[in-house]
Amino acid sequence: SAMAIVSFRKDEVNYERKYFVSYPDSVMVLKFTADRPGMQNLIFSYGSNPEAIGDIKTDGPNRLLYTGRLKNNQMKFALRIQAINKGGSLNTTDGKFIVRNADEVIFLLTADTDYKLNFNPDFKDPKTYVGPDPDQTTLAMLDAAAAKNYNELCERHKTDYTQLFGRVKLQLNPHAPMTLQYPAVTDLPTHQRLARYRKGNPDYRLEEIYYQFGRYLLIASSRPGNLPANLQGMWANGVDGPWHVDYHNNINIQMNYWPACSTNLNECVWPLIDFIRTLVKPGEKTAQAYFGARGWTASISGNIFGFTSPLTDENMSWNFNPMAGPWLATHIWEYYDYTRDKKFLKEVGYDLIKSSANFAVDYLWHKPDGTYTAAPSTSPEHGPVDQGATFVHAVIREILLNAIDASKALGVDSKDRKQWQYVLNHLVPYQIGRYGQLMEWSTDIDDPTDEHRHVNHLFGLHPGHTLSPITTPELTNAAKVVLEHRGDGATGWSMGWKLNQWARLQDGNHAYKLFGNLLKNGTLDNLWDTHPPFQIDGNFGCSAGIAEMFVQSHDGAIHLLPALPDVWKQGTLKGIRCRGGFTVKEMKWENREFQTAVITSNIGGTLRIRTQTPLYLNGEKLTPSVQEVSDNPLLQSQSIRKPLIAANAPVCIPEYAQTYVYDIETNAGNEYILTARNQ
Ligand code: FUC
Repeated sequence: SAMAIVSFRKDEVNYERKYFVSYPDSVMVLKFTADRPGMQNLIFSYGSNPEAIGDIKTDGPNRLLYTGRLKNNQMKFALRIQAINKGGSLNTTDGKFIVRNADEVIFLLTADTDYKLNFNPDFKDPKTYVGPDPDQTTLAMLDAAAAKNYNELCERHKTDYTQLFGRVKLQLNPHAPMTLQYPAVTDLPTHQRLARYRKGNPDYRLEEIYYQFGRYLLIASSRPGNLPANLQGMWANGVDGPWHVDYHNNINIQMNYWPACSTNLNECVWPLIDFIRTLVKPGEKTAQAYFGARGWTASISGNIFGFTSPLTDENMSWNFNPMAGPWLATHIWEYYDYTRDKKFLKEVGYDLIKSSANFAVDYLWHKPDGTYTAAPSTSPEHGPVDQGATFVHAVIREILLNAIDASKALGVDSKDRKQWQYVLNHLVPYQIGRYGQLMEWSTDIDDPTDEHRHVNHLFGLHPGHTLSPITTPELTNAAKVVLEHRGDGATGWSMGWKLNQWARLQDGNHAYKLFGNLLKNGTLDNLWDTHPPFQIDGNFGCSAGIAEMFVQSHDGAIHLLPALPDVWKQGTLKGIRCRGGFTVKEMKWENREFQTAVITSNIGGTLRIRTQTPLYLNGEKLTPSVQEVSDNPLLQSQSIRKPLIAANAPVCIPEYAQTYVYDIETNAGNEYILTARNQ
């Protein structure tokens, strides 16, 4: 219900306090009740903020207004609160509410700043990011909320929230004898359950909750028209905080959005898209000034005022990351790939992707031998400065592939497409080093004992899609060596990343190990991820990774149960979205084996399914398809081994699980029932 409820008993009276924040009504609602009349005796005040110059004053008979400016950037803010009491008295003096002997009190709280998203900032105008006066906007919001009664506000909030949250359901081992073994486990407070889990007691419900909590946090912190989730999501209780509560573009903001599309929260990506749009104009200046390049870029950290330039006062080997821009731009393609919303691609997405690909092309060094390499380049936050860091090439591969696919989808820019393809074909290839590892830099200097938290060079494995057990088995084995070297520990978000990467390696048990490590060693008692300190990206990374254990769709097929760990023997999952415009409406497995899935085709087209089990469609045995992933341009450019798929035979790649691949022609709006047996 996205509602916080506190209840307590004092002097024989049962008190209850309910809190929620409503997106449709832009209001926070607090309701204080008791099971006896006249028990609400409260003083409500709003402590002023030392980092602001502001004023709290009485605003009419039942309202307070706190308004002012932040000291550091002069941003204007306003906070308006209304108290509504039943019975007793309400006194509003000196910036305080004093409630005496009321039966019930409801507080409505609205807040806003004068910040304005600006996709086309005028660099000479100091007010370019200044919008409507929050004194006015909060007044309008509060008047509108106050015109509705509590039940109406509550219903509107619940409807809004549940239509997003309710799209996905996960049940793990629903019949496991948990309740018998631990009669009251689901009644325990979260921190006690976590303590039990840390000692090695299984708690599948807690695992489900952690997965869904990531979705809850995204719904709560990233809704259309607002700013994207920052390093603390939005739960920073001060003007400043760790890393200035900023947008870190080296992985953190990107990780915040990993679960968005797959866990059926496409709308939650819009704030990220808007944020990216604010970076483009300033990012064009940065691209031109620092690199003489077309297009736009960003750097290690960004803000909502278009900051895109590299940091200059620190050591370049960790802070130089002009690929932050292209990495962000891959999220635009990702959003399109899930939704297949052509209008969005045409009107908003394509230009962002195209200009980012052009930046990547211009940034590369066209060497005398005809190859393209990134010089200078770094593996973010992990030195040294190199002539061809693997991460940079991997991001460039991704954005070029995105630009090629996007231009094909719209039927535009065939000339540019040829250039992107040419550069892609001539990019310095991935290299395997002396330990069998995927090399992080252009020379074989990797240290197998280095457990650095950033696994940048595996970008192509995850979040990218140029490495996969199916399309590039040798390179993927080399990626596995890297993960083995890096170990299973590290900061919260790093474990979240490695969880996704192990899932992409189709190693469910290892992915589960990372999940366990994150819950045991990288999670605070309220289930927030900790770096330490609290940093929200790990929550999102982990929810995304869990989805990857059940369904993957990055390498040309929808792979059902690619990385199921031994412990999750039985389960059901509903509502996972896949690239290409499909939804796994529901899926069921038993004894670790796929049983059934219902797939909805949202826009029609070929549904390519991969499983470890031969499949029936609507009761008819399916024939495996002849060749997989024939249209991955990298297959030509990288001389990567093509998957071994013979007609009418299961795919079998020795290093990885045996899989079957089927192509099913679908119609928009139809459902396709796949079963492991002739049912
Ligand atoms: C990146 C990470 C750090 C931290 C910071 C906010 O720079 O390398 O570990 O998470 O972002």
